[in-house]
Amino acid sequence: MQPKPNARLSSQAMAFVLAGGRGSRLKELTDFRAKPAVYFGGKTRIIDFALSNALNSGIRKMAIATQYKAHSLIRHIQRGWGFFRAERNEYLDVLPASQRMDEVNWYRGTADAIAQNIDIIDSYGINYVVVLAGDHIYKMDYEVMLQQHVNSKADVTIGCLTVPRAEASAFGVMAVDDTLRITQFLEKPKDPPGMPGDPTHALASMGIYVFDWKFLRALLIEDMNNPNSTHDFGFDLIPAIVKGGKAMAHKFSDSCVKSGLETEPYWRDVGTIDAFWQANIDLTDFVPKLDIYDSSWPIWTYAEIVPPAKFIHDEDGRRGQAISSLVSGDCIVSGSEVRNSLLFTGVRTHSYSALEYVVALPYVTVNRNASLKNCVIDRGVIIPDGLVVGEDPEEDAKWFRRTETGIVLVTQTMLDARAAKL
Ligand code: ADQ
Ligand code: ADP
Repeated sequence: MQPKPNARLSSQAMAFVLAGGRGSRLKELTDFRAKPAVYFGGKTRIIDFALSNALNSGIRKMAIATQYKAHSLIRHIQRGWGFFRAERNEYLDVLPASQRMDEVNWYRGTADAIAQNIDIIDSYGINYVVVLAGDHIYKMDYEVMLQQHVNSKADVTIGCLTVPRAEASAFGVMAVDDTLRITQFLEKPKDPPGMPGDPTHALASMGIYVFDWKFLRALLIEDMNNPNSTHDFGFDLIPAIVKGGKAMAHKFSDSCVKSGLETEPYWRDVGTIDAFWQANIDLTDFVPKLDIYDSSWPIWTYAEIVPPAKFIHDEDGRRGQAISSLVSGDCIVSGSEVRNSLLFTGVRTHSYSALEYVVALPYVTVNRNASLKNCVIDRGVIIPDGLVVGEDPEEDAKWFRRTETGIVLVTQTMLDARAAKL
């Protein structure tokens, strides 16, 4: 079916969100939840960014492939994203790896996660598939990318951004010609090639792909039957299209800055404790690079309806205050000082405690006299009276997970182990 002139392509597209990977570099933060379900930014979870981008781009059909530790993720989707109505031709399906097509294999790779659900995608009646990862923080208008894909008659269009060459080994790295046609694609190369004219940077894949569904469908069926394939987009399918077909690069800046969404491109993987801490703390900047208050591009989520945040003087007259910080609903800051920190829903801080550069996930309690600095506190953790984090590197590393740059992750399991030994 050819699109009508001027029709928004997003209405003929679906978003297929890959949310099955573990994200093991987030360590204990992903012990009980997949990376896309990890909390970010005070109220939202990481996957809300990809889903909100799709929704704000006009896409009304979405599928989310889950696999690793999916309970928390599935519950979040059910609670927050249940407003799609089949009567309005809207769909949001959660597709757990459930050996649908094959009784032996879970999703064997990113391409297989789509291949095993071909029948469901067929039933959507769409022309285009936008393949997304559920684990990145960014704002992007996929309609702009769809337009480029259709205009250039590409087999695949790949979202890309410029990264320092030193970091490029974690990405698919590409070379392009003047028309942005991809001439070479190397998945996670040990020695990534730099860009012509700028050897210190490389052009990296964002793991975002636009395909015509007919083309991708045929490719997936061929790939499923290929015993030499690992069934992965980056390792198998994309390099094959670059060799035998037409693969085009889409510049992320076109669909975020040029489309008026942002003044400069912002994209974060938040795949490590350091990156996760930093991206959350960045939101406390005077003018953060990521604007989560932009009502023209809302990041939708599930959030409990809770009472407002409260700041109180304790009985000794100590002021409860938060400075340069984000404080969510149901927080009570009592007789304690919170600076440059981000408190998720339901965090309680008690008298004589001090928090600086702290990311406290929901329902953390900080008891009296605690002093916390440069750390991430996992959901529901109860910080005992007088605990000091972020002062003594040896003490931090002895009980908690301390990164090389000195950021500390504190979980309840770590605190329980510490309490048992003291
Ligand atoms: P990675 O992010 O390293 O590289 P991968 O681990 O395959 O690739 O994850 C991609 C997405 O798929 C993630 O959202 C992950 O959760 C999900 N996923 C992984 N295995 C899955 C499975 N079996 N079932 C369902 N979902 C699964 C990719 C590209 C690179 C590109 C980077 C950008 O391969 O070329 O540069 O993304 O981050
Ligand atoms: P939720 O989805 O309830 O907001 P999380 O993402 O924090 O919560 O946790 C995901 C799931 O893992 C929840 O069902 C929770 O009960 C479970 N869980 C969290 N921490 C632990 C733990 N330390 N031990 C066992 N289960 C846990």
